[in-house]
Amino acid sequence: MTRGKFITLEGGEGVGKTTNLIFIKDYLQQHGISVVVSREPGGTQLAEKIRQLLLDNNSEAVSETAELLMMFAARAQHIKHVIEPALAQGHWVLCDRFTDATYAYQGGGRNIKIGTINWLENLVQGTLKPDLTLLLDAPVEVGISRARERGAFDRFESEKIGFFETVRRAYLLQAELFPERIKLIKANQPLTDVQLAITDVIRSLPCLSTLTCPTPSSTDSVK
Ligand code: T5A
Repeated sequence: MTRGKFITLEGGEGVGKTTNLIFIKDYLQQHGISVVVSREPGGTQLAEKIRQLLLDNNSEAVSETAELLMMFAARAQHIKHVIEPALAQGHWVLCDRFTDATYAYQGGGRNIKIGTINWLENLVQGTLKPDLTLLLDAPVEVGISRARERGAFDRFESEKIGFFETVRRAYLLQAELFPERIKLIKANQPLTDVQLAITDVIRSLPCLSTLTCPTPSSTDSVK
């Protein structure tokens, strides 16, 4: 059994990750690839409960360390019960956020030492890394105004603009550090153009290079 590919979508609030995840899933399925779609934090029953705790606007402030550990606790469950079994069975896994988000939000946004995140990454993931990461990048105001249209802000979305600027810079640094894996997509353009750019990157994967390109169409977000 050939192991599946692990593709992650990353970026700041409201840049279009969920919308484009559905587009990529449809694209791959049209080409006969079996796809498992998931998200972080979340993806299993327990990890979804942790997600709830992380996103709720709790009356008790969440410490930076607790936040970091909860992200990795959810990730450990997700890897063991969803990601690894799916990849081993030859399915492709498409995930809305993964560890690059921890480097961006907890490393950049919360100023946690990169060495600490790196240590937890090794502990929880071992050798598991995404085969491809699409980083959707747009000015912070664009993403926030798109997210605002969806309704009330969660605990992260309630942060100040400066926090999201730092998150964005940290993401761009990740892309500079890992140019082979992380492909930057300009998300501040019409959805069809974003999806054309995504299709180009997906088709450049060696196992997909011979596929033809379907016409991108706008897809509804699941959120
Ligand atoms: N987190 C997560 C951490 O701090 N550390 C971690 O390690 C991890 C894994 C999770 C939160 O957890 C934090 C980060 C997050 O704050 P989330 O729900 O996964 O939260 O993330 P959000 O960014 O909040 O998700 P959003 O739904 O807000 O953003 P998306 O998925 O990027 O955006 P999407 O697809 O829902 O689109 C938003 C709106 O914009 C429209 C869509 O139709 C939708 O209405 N849109 C466009 N409009 C015009 N032009 C385009 N090109 C468009 N693309 C999308």
